[in-house]
Amino acid sequence: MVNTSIKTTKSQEIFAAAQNLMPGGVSSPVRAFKSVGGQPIVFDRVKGAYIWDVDGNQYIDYVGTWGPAICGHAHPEVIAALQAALEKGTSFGAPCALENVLAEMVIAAVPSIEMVRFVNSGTEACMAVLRLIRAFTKREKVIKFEGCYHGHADMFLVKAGSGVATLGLPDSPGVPKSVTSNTLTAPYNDLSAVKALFEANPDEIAGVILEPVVGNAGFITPDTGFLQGLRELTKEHGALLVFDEVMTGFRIAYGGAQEKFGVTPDLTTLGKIIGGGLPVGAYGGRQDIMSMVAPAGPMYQAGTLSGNPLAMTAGIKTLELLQKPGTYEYLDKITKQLADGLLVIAKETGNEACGGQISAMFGMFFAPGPVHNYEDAKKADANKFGRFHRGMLERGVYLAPSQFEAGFTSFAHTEADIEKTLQAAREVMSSL
Ligand code: KE4
Repeated sequence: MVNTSIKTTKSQEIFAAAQNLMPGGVSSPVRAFKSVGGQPIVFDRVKGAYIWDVDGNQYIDYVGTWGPAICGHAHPEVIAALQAALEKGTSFGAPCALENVLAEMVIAAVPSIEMVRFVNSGTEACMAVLRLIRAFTKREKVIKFEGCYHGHADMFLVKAGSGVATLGLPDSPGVPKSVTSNTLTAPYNDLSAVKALFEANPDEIAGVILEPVVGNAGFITPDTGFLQGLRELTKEHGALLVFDEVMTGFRIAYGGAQEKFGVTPDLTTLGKIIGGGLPVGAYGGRQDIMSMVAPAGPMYQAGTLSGNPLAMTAGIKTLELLQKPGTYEYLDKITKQLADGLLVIAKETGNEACGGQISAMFGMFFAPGPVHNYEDAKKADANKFGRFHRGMLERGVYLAPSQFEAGFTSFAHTEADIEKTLQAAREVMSSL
């Protein structure tokens, strides 16, 4: 099915050609629109809260390149800083002062981080932090939660979220059982299941890793006491607590979900926003743990482009912009207007829906709800979500192309953009 009411000739041509060049015509699976149907639009340029596709159609963007564009796409101050940095080269492969600057900002912002290592993606950060917790505890098992996504490293592709959930991939082929046998899973928000895993695997569990607010099974918030309960259980059993804040870091609050909920893990992974749109990931935490990382310690992890001056520059400028007073209050206000508005419209148009928002992250399921975990999320009407997604796209609103993703706002979004989005939602939901 192709967009009926907007011209997408060039998108179709380019995407058709891409099919013969790259698997599925994309560089990352979720972009292929498999779960929402139809063909993806091909982007030409982005600015602020908007996208223009190669056919000249404009959209209000609620994906924000999956999170990094919290200041709006191509923010003039980020672009200017990058232009200046470019004059000095693109990559050094050697220490540079910019790494110190971004490291100091991250350490100052994130409660759990006393020392940090930069990498090039969230996947790398999560891979490295898993190796680190195993090295530090000398244990091999790890607990993750169904529907949570921590990048595509082998040991995490067990009941993962995001594109794995979107495509209904079981544990991906190519992942050896020997690798996933040490990955234990529990339903999100289920402390008793975690307690049972610890009791069944005494002194074997290196740590627990989770999205403190889930964005990869759709938007799912932690039940009251869940995060604190995990903090206590991990301490009790000599295991480490890892918050994967690749998505929530600097989005839920400047100090991430750990600041918002007042629960401090032992280690944190970051990505997306700290790169300001360039490839960056990071992991960090207690100094006694991080000092195990080579060359300070024996745990090996490396990367050609880690800490490169362009990515550091974009991250530094982005965090500087986020420090402006009132930023998070504004993000919370407009995102609440959007999320609440969508639920009111769903109710008024006879569509069962649930969802909500925290700061600049939101989500909605076509389900009566509440959605506490991945099993609940899978009960949502994904086909209806696909029709909703297509209808919104045809009205100039670009939502994440999967029920198993979250939505993101930026401080470039205006109240007029929110109103226009809600108007489109009313039209579409009236015809679902
Ligand atoms: P990357 O390797 O994609 O930079 O980060 C992996 C990752 C780790 N942890 C969390 C909580 C994440 O959300 C992600 C990546 N998020 C997806 C969107 N749900 C990236 C989009 C994509 O895969 O194309």
